[in-house]
Amino acid sequence: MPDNRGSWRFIAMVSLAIAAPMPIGCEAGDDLSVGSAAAKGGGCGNGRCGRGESCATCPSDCGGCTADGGSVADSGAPDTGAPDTGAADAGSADAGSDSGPAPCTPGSIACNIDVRPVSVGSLTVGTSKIYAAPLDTGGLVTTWVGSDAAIHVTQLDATGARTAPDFSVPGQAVHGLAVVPDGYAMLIRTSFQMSFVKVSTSGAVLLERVLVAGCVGGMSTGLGALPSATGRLLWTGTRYLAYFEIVSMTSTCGLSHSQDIIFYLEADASPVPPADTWPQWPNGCSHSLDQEIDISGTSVAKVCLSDCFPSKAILYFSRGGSNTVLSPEPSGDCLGTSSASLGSLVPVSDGFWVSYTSREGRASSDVGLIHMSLTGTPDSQIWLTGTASADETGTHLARYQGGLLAGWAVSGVYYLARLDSAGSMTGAPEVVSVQFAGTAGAQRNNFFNYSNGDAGWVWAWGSMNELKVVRVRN
Ligand SMILES: [Ca+2]
Repeated sequence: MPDNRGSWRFIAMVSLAIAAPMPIGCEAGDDLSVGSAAAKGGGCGNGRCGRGESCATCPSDCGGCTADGGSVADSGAPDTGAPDTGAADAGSADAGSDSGPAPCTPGSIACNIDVRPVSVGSLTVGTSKIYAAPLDTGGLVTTWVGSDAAIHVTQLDATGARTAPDFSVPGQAVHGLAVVPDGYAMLIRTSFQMSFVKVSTSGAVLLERVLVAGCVGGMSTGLGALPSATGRLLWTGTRYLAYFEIVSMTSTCGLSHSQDIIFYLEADASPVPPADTWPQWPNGCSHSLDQEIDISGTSVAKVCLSDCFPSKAILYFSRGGSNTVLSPEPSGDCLGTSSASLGSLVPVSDGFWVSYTSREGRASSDVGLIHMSLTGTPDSQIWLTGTASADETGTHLARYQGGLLAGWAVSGVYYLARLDSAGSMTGAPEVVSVQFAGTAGAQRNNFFNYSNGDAGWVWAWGSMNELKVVRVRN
């Protein structure tokens, strides 16, 4: 049934507050970087314990890194140069001693983190629209919007090196990304139009289909795409499911009301027959503040956050459209705002995990977690934080070491925590020097699992002139 109780809304794409650059170690001179070992200092020959090296192969830096050099801090030994003896304002860089290594605590998550910088040339990276997905090769594909306002597609191998030149696809933003056997499928928004586009690994357009067209030539087509960064595209192995926020439009191209929509597409981008509903609308949340979709076996789960209809909650939707409240969120105001935020939807063999932040029944915003069955029956809520004075935001989740890796942020400080297979935290959360999408709302960039089981994500911080590809080794 249509919901017309709320007004239309517009999600502003708020720039993420970026903290100061963090030192990234175990990068220069490791054996897996692009280029010859000699060109980059020669692995252990540079005196630093790089990735893939150990105390046994790099005794000169034994203790500077863990076995495989994974610390994100400076993994090497202190500089051996003399302290700077120049005049105070001589202007040249200090070639003398630094503060020495900041080795990770053995066994910590930080010891398993690798960060690979990926140059974007003279551009800067807009982080609100980064999507990334793992490849069977061990690497990943990521889509991002640069300071040139173009959508860029970057393909990387397991070491973070490009496997092909970047290419661009027409449009303003990506709202979903899926890897398919012969390329990449994306949801591409241009103005109020949302299109399904499939490209080859070299950027040739293989399939294209307009899903909603918004306003064309001064006349409304009925449904348009909202320029928020939410939306997901799932490839089930046989079909696509495109799930994103829309706005219904008046005949004169005015905005009427927002909610979400799901399209079922065959492999050739043709509509799935009406018996399977094309499109299924109204589908889920209204207003739909965020959407997630994923698959476990043959079970597809759709989760969204609503401020109003069918209830103020984080909800699971079955294929037929019935819903289950996972977390009541009465802070929703039916005007496009909720104090809750949806985190991740992670498939596991017996169902799905959903993470989120919420203030309901809490002294402040905390990180919540729910396991649900393959058909959306939720278990009890689990709270990962209980900090009265801190508002946790931007939570993410991935499979990790037989359990889960959870991340969140508090005022620009980033945390990672290990969870067991029951969702219980094992050990204290760690403050890490890597960053991810740490605020609620439009700039949600999911954690994912690489093909070898490592967790990771793509983000940018600091000078914003490079992508940072993060891998947390399993
Ligand atoms: Ca809190």
